[in-house]
Amino acid sequence: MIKAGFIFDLDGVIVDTAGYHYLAWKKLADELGIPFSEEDNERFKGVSRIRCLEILLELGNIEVSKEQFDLWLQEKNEDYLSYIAKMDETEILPDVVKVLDYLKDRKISMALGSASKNARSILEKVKLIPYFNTMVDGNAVSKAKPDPEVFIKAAESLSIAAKHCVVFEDAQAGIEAANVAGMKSVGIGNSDVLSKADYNFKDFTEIDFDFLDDLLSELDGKS
Ligand code: B16
Ligand code: MG
Repeated sequence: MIKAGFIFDLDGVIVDTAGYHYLAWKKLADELGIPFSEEDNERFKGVSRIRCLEILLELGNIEVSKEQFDLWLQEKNEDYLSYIAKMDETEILPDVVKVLDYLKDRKISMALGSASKNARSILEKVKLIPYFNTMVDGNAVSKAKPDPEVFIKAAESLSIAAKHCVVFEDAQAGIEAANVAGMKSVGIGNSDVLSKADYNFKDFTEIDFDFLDDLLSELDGKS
């Protein structure tokens, strides 16, 4: 059996839910009179929901009670849920299924490692649950990326040592987390932003089976 664990981030890697997060944050920002652009939303990628609201309130120079903070968190999430309720398989990013099928055929252990507390319901919507041996999401961790907790828990749950694992990530904080965990990292997206990744691809259409075979031998060969 090949000793390798593949860990995938969700938003920006498997599906592009960043657009829905943006719409929900933008609605709240408008209500609060805080200017919020798609550029500002870049800072929210891979970041926990709580931290996102903290950043938004910093942008608006607004201080609030814990009760109000929690109400806004809830409001944003309810809006976000109304968008993801309509998701289906067509929203899986190009060639992701090609890669997952290739790994599944080789019986490679796969995990989800996402900051989202909605990760399970999104994977259900897009019908990808059967590919994953384990799912570690925002409900299972107390420290957000770049802390490596999410990926360390995923590797533990797969019973595969960190050095045999690789992480696919679209956020800088996620690449840092993978590197700190002692795992290989694959950056999906802008290679200038993700320059600390071991490998970079614009998206999964650039990932071929030769690359996956080489990666599998490299991970398996680690003593
Ligand atoms: P939720 P990932 C992250 O997903 C998103 O990139 C980030 O924008 C979001 O704030 C975070 O999930 C929490 O999401 O509000 O659904 O718990 O990239 O780690 O899969
Ligand atoms: Mg992401």
